[in-house]
Amino acid sequence: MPNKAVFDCVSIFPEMFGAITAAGITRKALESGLWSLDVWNPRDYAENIWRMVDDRPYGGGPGMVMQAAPLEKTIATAKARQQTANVAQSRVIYLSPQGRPLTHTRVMALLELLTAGTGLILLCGRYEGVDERLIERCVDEEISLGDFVLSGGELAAMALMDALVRQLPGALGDAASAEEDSFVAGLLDCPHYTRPELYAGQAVPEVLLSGDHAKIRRWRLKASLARTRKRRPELLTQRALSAEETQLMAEILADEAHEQCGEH
Ligand code: 9WO
Repeated sequence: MPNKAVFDCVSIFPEMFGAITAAGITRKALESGLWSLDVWNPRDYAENIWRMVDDRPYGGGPGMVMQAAPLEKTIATAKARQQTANVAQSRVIYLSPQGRPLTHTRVMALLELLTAGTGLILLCGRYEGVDERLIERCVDEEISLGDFVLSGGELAAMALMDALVRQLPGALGDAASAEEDSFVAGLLDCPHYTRPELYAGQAVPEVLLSGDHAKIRRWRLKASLARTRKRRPELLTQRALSAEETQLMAEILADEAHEQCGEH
């Protein structure tokens, strides 16, 4: 049996993490002992009686900056805790819009580290950000979920943990699901349908009712290719097409040309 995945988060809003510990697949996996999470509040490591961990930015401007000292103490405590939890080494990740964009490939590489016994410490910033010297001294990797700004790193940290935990062996009811997911093949997922057969005048594509599993698999692959071409064409230039996919893509282009004739 592989190691338990060990996560520790550094956040001034520990109560937010109930979002992944109290519901769904991640809660089940936590209860099964597949992963653990401890959240450490930097306010508990502040030296002042007001438990302040932020101060005004040098150079002026709006907002506040998280101070290095309480964060470094908090990270050190989280690291020490991880060493007592069967963890060989810890990796500190800071979630910020300045980080390297997260991809499925990076999720799988981090999963490999986790299952090999590396503990992750996720640093969640608030305010305008954290003192750069703390990042230089303590952070191993900076990760972004995309080009947008949140109120803090907590939701990004939870998104990263969710993406990792659902990949842990035994986390999903259906073992095949994680592997068949969107992106696993480098393509967007195909459309999905469930009952009823007719909804608001719209029917389910007939092939899905046919029971012909080879035909259904081909239809889904074609739908994935068409959708990827339309919405994320850059994913296709980064990826080689199999012989079957090349043929389906030719069909897609022919269908499209046909539609442009106005024939349907
Ligand atoms: C706040 C702010 C206030 C006044 C003027 C400028 C300001 N910039 C910011 C800001 O960017 N705050 C960040 C909040 C600091 C780092 C933690 N926060 C965060 C992480 N927001 N968004 C993310 C994030 C993380 C991963 N992927 C996407 C977004």
